[in-house]
Amino acid sequence: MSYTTFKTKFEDNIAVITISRPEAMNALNSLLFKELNTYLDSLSENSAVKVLIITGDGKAFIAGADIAEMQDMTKKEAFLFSKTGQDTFSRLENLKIPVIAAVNGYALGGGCELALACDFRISSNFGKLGLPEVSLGLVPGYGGTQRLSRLAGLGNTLFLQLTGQMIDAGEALRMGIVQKVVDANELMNETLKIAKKISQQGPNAIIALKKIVRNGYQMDHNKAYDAESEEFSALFESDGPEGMKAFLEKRKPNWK
Ligand code: CO8
Repeated sequence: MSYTTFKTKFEDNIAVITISRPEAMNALNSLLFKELNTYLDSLSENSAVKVLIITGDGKAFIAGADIAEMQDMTKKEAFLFSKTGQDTFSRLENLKIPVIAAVNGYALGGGCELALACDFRISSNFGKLGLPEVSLGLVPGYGGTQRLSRLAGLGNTLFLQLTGQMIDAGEALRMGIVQKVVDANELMNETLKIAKKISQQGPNAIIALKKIVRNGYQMDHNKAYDAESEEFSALFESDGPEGMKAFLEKRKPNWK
């Protein structure tokens, strides 16, 4: 199936979405959310996909929500638009497989919020991140007020969101918002290399790992430790035996 707001690719168990609305710096509009949800439906039925990468076409990753679409919204419509974005980004965050943002350029407002909903972010040296909503008389509305503080702390969150200041990839790395910065020409190669490394690990272990880290973050410590033991022990009936046997036999595991 083809989409009008992004391109898709699937190779070596890795799916790539390239957001592509060049007329609006890849801004997020209602159609894009609709198409993205359709794509996520198809992804959850495809067990061959082990990692999802999201990137943008041209000089923007995503320059935010579509301001032209938002400007005439009523309060009720704006509430629904915010909820649609929140629900879509929560779906991304809760996908069983890891999701990586490959930040190729401007990741602003809702675009930065989408990147924050991914499991981690690799940025090109041209990456520029920011939450400039206050300059439009708005606040982030796709979960960014909450996700950023969990990732980068309250001080960095309030500094970035109160000033609306854009930061470069190096500064985002220092704040812990992106995990790696690479040369622009190498962004997709590097991100694919990382995705491939993940896709070669025990598939059930990867799913369990994401689940326990993400869910455990919201739990009381002792409950999270119990959940960790559950996930750990369950792997002794899936990937664990083959992984450990392969190590001892000095060969690559043959995951089922
Ligand atoms: N929405 C719609 N159109 C956009 C957007 C956007 N977010 N960003 C850029 N465009 C359009 C421009 O209007 C321009 O269109 P045209 O060619 O027709 O004039 C085209 O893209 C190219 O943009 P520029 O000429 O501005 O390109 P520059 O290279 O000079 O600048 C920037 C690039 C810095 C990215 C600049 O375009 C910019 O600042 N964009 C807006 C960034 C922004 O404010 N983002 C936050 C939006 S608000 C938001 O995301 C809220 C999320 C929560 C919503 C909750 C629901 C209610």
